[in-house]
Amino acid sequence: MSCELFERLGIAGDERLASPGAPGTITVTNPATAEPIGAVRLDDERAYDRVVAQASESFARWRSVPAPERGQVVRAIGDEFRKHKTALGELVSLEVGKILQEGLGEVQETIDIADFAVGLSRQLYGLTMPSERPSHRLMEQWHPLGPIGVISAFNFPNAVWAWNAMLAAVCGDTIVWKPSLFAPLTAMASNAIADRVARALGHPGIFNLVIGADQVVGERLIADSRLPLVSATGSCRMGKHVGAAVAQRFGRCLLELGGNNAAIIDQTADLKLTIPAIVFAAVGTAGQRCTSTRRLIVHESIMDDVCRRLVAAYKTVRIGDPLKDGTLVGPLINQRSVDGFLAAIDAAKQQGGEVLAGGAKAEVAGLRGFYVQPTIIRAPKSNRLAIASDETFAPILYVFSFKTLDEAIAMQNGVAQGLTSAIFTDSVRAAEAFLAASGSDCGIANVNAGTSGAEIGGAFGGEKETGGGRESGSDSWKAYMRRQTNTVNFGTELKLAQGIRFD
Ligand code: UN1
Repeated sequence: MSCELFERLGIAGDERLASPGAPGTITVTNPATAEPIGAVRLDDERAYDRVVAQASESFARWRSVPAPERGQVVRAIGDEFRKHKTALGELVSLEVGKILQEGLGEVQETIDIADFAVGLSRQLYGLTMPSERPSHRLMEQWHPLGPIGVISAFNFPNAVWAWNAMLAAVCGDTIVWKPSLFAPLTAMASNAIADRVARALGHPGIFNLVIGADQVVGERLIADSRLPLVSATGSCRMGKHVGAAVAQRFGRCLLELGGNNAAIIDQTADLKLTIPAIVFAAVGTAGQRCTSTRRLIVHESIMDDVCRRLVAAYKTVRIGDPLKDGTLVGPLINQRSVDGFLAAIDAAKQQGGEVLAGGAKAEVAGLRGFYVQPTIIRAPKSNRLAIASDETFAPILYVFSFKTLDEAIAMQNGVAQGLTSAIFTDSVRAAEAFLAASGSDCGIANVNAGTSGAEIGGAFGGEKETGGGRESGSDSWKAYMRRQTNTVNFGTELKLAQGIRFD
């Protein structure tokens, strides 16, 4: 295992590290080589309870630290992530197989959200409203919420935690993080960096980690009324379960679930810009972003041209070792994902789809990892392909044609999920129609920019089966606080609202 990387990240002596195969541990596999890179001891129920007790205890102190001072702690954490950007980016690549550029981009996203959170620490504004009663003040305040649960997926093993953790920390909450069991090492390193900095500044127990099986730790976490908010990223199926369990105890949920994102290309689109945007969004992270473009909806007049250009571009995409310069597509996370990829292609073919590019496993010399070929499948003449309604977490792009923009928008909206969407056009009318109330029904709708790669400054999340949550920028911080409305009577008489007399 890359002990040197662990040294650099300060987790070489972490007591969770174990030898592969030891009882009570999970083996971490490098998806590029299918070889074990380490093992991590799993938490049981008792360890979970200890962690949540600690997060509750530290919350009782942390909530009374002035928010701008909390911001200073987060500022120092952001600086520490800057120092460790390269090492952590490498660990992300090693553990989940995304190319180094994207591993580094992910850590940059963490640095960006930390900066954002620092500014926010002086802007947790409440409103004051004119009171209908004389000598009364009506206002609201935002108070810290509590220790919050964060459940994250393998594909953004560092940044999605940071979206939650950096905001939650300035909001005065403590964090209990349950990372994906495919990426526990990145979680250990990320949490250790944040905890080390906070501890040195006199604030232990803000950032907490539980690594354990869903059935043991996950079930406990979602049912735990000590955690007033659970922010969960993962599949729609997982979200339905988490949402129901948290609602059962009147907890709050922030759900960031699957996407089945489409891009529309109309007849006025600038293809020089459009084609690379589609390729990045469809094959980047080997199609394993919740924001990946999975469906392309192309005006019939440019269909052949777009397909030809895309196929040519796909031929230039280098599949290989994610840590090697020049690689654009790394492996999928595991064999199950490869099987899911192959099953989706089989289904598409049976449904009349035509494979224009890829369509099979990929061989990379010297590496036994979980590689597949980025794939383009054109829908049959009927323009229907049932399999395209599923989110397959792999680089498969289904291509459909349209005649009118209304028809294209209806197709784009015609799936269960509603995360991201895009239109490529030079027509102001088409762009505005896409963004209008009757346009895209997604949480994110872009013009001449791909479906993936959102900046942290905007609120991130989606509608329908994507779960409705919003994380990251804008006013997403409100999810991590409780709103309190205050009426203050500074007069000498008791006045009742609604003009009620009660003499
Ligand atoms: C995810 O795939 O869960 O917009 C998050 C993007 C990234 C975040 C993706 N900034 O693609």
